[in-house]
Amino acid sequence: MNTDISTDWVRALDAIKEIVGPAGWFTDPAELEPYLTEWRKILHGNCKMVVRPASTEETAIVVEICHQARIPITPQGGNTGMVGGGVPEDGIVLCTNRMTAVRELDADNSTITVEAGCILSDVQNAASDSGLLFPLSLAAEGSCCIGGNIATNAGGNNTIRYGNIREIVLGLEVVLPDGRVWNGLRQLRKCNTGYDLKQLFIGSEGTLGIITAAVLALTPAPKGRLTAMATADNWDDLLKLFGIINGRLTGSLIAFEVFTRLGMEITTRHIADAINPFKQMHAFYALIETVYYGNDSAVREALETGMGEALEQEIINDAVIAESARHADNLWRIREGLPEAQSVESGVIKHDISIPISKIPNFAKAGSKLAMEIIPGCRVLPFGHMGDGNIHFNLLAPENLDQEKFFTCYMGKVNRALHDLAVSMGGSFSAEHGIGQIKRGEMIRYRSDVEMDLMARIKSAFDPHNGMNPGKIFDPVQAAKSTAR
Ligand code: FAD
Ligand code: 2HG
Ligand code: ZN
Repeated sequence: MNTDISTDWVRALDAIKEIVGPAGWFTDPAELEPYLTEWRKILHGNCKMVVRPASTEETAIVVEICHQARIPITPQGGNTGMVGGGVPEDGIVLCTNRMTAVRELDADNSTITVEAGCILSDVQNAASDSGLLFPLSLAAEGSCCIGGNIATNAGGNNTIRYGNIREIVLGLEVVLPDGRVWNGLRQLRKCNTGYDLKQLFIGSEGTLGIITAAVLALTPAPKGRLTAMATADNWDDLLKLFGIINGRLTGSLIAFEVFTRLGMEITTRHIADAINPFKQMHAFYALIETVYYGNDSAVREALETGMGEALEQEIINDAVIAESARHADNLWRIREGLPEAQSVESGVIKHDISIPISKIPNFAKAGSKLAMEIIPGCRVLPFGHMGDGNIHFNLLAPENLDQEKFFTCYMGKVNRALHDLAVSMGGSFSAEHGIGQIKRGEMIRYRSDVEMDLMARIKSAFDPHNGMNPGKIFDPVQAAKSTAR
């Protein structure tokens, strides 16, 4: 046990140990370590204990004890978040990874009710075992949890067709910062009864309460998918290709992802089984996925005709349509390997830009120029979800530049310049990863006084003592001050 804590905290932590039992807590520094940092290991925090309750009831008691003793709580799911939202400052980490039950799958209602610690791929599999689809899909799906997905309003690869998780959540169960349980596990697609409270928790990054369970809407599982990759010379052509494919395949198109030559180079270099399907390297690549429910012929014909039209108009210069599930998986491996490949390759400064789709080429061109002016020799690595306007406009360190120097000299400056550019074009500095710790300054800069005032009031209505994930999204005191009249 740590000695640098008050007797109140010691008593409270002892009481928590009693509630959750030996399998539900640890304080050993070596065991704590993975919970104190995030997957890139750039941020590092502290906590006194990791607590892993096995149920909503245990969670509620733990939270109430923390509330009474004023012990801050940092919720954590799979700890795959990109912005340090799960990295604790102090107090306890409350990890949901023992709450993994599928409470109900109602196939006739097309809903699944799951506990927050369910791994995303387990939810996908449970749905598919019943002939249904849970459509959220992202590269971390084997380790992120549904509670974390909801808390970050995760987007991923299929937003273009199914929306962000916000569109899929029908009901929530939440332990509030004072330990009360809000049971909003409604399995309804229509329920207009005043303020839609669940929406406040979706995307709140653990600052308003702990999500313990959720009702999620499922959709009919498609019979199959068709996956293709096309190559292009520039951003304008990628936009034209998107127009053609989206026009011909609306309703069937579930992903339109893009990356550049550098992306192809680093994934094929660093990721096992990522194989370039083309003989030559190209400047740009689009990965396209469509689904079909009956016979594949109409969708195949539309895809082939769209690709043919784009080839004829010299919008694309080469294309492949996957001929097997294995071939399709390889195409996805190239795209989904990018987050890992970039980190193996070099230090990375990230940007999670949202921009109207029509403005992506102009943003990308101006952004590349800006980035290279600010960081001479940096390697621009834009990739991501072009079909929904979300580009991860990442920058790799110039060769021979020390990583530490790359971050300290350039990160703040280049983040600001690119965020200013995105906002000036009607975009946002955070599309799907959230704010966490690393974008708190940007919140104050880009959100209006009215928005910050409302957010500070919501936070204080739910969590007046600021015990739930303090230091994340915004500092309520600073937000209130900056908007005070
Ligand atoms: P954590 O990292 O554990 O937590 C994230 C935030 O949610 C924290 O603020 C935490 O306090 C809070 N939180 C966690 N659980 C709860 C809970 N039960 N109640 C309340 N608050 C909670 N994200 C995308 O949106 N799209 C992508 O395409 C995408 N691709 C990724 C690819 C890779 C390789 C990696 C590593 C990450 C990717 N991410 C992506 C980011 C990340 O996977 C998502 O943000 C995911 O939703 C986080 O889930 P988690 O369980 O890991 O949450
Ligand atoms: C993705 O789309 C993730 O692969 C990760 O959102 C993006 O690494 C990143 O910046
Ligand atoms: Zn993404």
